[in-house]
Amino acid sequence: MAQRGLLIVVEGCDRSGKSTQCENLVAQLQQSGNNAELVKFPDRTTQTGKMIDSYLQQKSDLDDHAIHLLFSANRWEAMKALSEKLNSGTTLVVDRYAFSGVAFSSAKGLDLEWCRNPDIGLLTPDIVLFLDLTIDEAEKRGGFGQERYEKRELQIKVRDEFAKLQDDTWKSVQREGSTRHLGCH
Ligand code: 2DT
Ligand code: MG
Repeated sequence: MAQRGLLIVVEGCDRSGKSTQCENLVAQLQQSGNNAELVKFPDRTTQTGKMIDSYLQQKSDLDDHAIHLLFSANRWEAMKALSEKLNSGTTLVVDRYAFSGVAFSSAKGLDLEWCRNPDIGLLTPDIVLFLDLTIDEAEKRGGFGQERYEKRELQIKVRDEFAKLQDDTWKSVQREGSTRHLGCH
């Protein structure tokens, strides 16, 4: 039987370079002879993903709890396929996961423990790489985009919420201009 692949999650605020670093990591892993694939949440291509996309683009409105549960459902529906890939030896590099779910919804004011519940039982990451960047630096990188959460005040709160979620599986990667301590903007 193939050796199980690793579940590597990459988290961070907007503009922290997650997507670029995820692509680099997948390419590096492949070049060194590993099976590796990129996974991104939210997956905007599925039915739940289309509702999420419309919400993020501010084309539709949803209750904060309802959208939180949709983000979670968007992960749950992918678990079987991802589990099979890991079991067949493919390493998965995941651009955002349940930590983003909790950080964004709790930054909006929902109870942190309530936010954690729907994701309990998802595949557990082997490592979480947190790309840390101050919000000032993030803004210098060309500013935030037009989507619902791409606003300075919310991003500051999200970074503080991420700091509450760190545990032993996290490795914080200091990006240019960030301090060593989370929670400083
Ligand atoms: P991208 O810009 O990376 O496509 O993310 N989000 C993401 C949540 O609020 N909850 C979640 O569970 C996830 C995975 C973060 C789109 C936005 O969606 C937010 C930014
Ligand atoms: Mg975005």
